[in-house]
Amino acid sequence: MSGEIRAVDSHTAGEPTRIVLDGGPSLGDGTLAERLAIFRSTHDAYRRAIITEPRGSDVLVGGLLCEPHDPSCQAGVIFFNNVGFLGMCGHGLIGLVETLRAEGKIDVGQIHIETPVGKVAATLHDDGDISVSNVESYRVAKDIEVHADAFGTVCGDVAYGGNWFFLTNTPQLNVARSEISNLTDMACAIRRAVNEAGYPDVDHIEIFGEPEGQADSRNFVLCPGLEYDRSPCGTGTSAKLACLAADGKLAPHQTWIQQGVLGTSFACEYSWADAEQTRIKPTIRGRAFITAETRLKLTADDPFCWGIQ
Ligand code: PYC
Repeated sequence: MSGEIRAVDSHTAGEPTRIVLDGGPSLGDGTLAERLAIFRSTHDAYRRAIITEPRGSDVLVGGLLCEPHDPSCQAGVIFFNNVGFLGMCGHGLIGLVETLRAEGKIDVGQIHIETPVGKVAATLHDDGDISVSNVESYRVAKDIEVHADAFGTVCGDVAYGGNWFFLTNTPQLNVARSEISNLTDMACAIRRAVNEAGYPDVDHIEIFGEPEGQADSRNFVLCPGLEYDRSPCGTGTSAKLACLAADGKLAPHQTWIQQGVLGTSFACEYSWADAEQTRIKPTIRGRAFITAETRLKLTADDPFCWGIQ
């Protein structure tokens, strides 16, 4: 089979997104969760063709733009990466909204977008910023101790922000660019230990340290495919806000500036999602920049048509 996929590439605070506009797999017209199941079970080759080498790279996050099933949404999206699929993606959602703006499909104001894990609201602001009101986020475990091989005992929380995170501090390491290789090794060891400790769904590890300049915190986020998030991670920051809210360390509507390991930041806040104050609705504000408009060629006799595995 030969074909062509039209996509727009962007980056949000350094983290790249490739939004597929045309030529992606046909997934029917079910809910986004149902379409994700079909994508995963019968069209995974498209994910590899779009994301992995030779057309992509391990750090890239893809988003398939879909017609929404929910009539109150203007668009739907399924996010994926070098190893699988994501429930939600904060930086990717900001990249999607910037792509829709660049394609002339939306103007300043609010839209609603359906994802496999729920409906999110996104606002394109006058100044070019985009804020995402994410899915409900919450903490499920506090102060879990795990043994992370040579890195010793690590203590942290398990929380959901559209993906599953283990969140911890590292007194041993600086959260800084110069430490990315060590932070990656440590986060891999932590992830193995957290999964073995009974949290098999945790596939993102978030390590916190001291910020530089005007921010409240700096993070390093290990993604499922062993790449680190170049941005402060929208879903990871949502999980962080859920922990801060649960600990009474951040009040509703108080701004939290989350810096990523590269030094870029998101401005965030939350409101309570339920009367019992167990869940929050986080809002993440950032900016994306278009980097390329691309036509990916699928050529039948290309030995790497469906990616290098
Ligand atoms: O921004 O939510 C995010 C994200 C998840 C994985 C990479 N970025």
